[in-house]
Amino acid sequence: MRTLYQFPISHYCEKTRWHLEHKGLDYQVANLFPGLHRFKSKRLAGIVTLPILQDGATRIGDSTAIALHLEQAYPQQPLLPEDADQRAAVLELEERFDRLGVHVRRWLYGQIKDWSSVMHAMLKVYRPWFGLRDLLQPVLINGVQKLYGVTPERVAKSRIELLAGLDLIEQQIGGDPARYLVGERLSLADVSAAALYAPLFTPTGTPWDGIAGHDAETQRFLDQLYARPAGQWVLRRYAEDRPRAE
Ligand SMILES: N[C@@H](CCC(=O)N[C@@H](CS)C(=O)NCC(=O)O)C(=O)O
Repeated sequence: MRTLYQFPISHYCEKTRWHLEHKGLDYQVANLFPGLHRFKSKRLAGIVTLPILQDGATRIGDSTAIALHLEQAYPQQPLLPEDADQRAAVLELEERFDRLGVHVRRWLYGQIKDWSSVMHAMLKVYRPWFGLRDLLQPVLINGVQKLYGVTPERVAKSRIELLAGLDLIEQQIGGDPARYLVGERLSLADVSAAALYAPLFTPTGTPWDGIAGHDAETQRFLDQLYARPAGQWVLRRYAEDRPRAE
């Protein structure tokens, strides 16, 4: 049996869920409580972040390491091309989008003025524990801002970085949202880029669908991003290539 230790709204966890579902691999999720998760994640894999995957006797932390494990252990529906040059390009893009995921997250958290819908999406899967879950919310908001470096200067820098990532997508697809980042098929580069940018574009049915809390100026900026080929590309990858859990 496979267990994915995760947070539902984590875009890195989404990347792993997508990969598992693309390969048709069954798994159960264990939702760890943000903050307290570190006791368990350190014990499980010696790291402080999720996702962590328990796959039979193998336990792997970090979405990239998990992706490489899945490609090696399960050859069906490969996400790494056989061609050496294409494979190298996919692995390089995967790494770049992994780094960009940090900027997407920081910029988005930096836009939130009303945290209620973010907190709801983050915490709805956990039991209320006699009100403790909700009492912890201010601590969590503060923790998220500190942990992810949500300061005005760093948020401004992340905006530039995330825009550069959208340029990179558009460069790879030649401005055509129908195309893939490398070659003619879905690869790990596409799954990484689409999953890690998805919180900006909130595809239907994803954990970010319905999260709001930002102001009208941010919404105008997001509308511009939606209209770009890269925004359409993320939505298209979700519509066409993201298997839906039954
Ligand atoms: N490089 C890691 C990044 C994962 C990551 O940043 N996970 C976040 C959630 S989106 C996390 O676990 N944060 C909690 C913490 O750092 O305490 C990966 O690819 O798995």
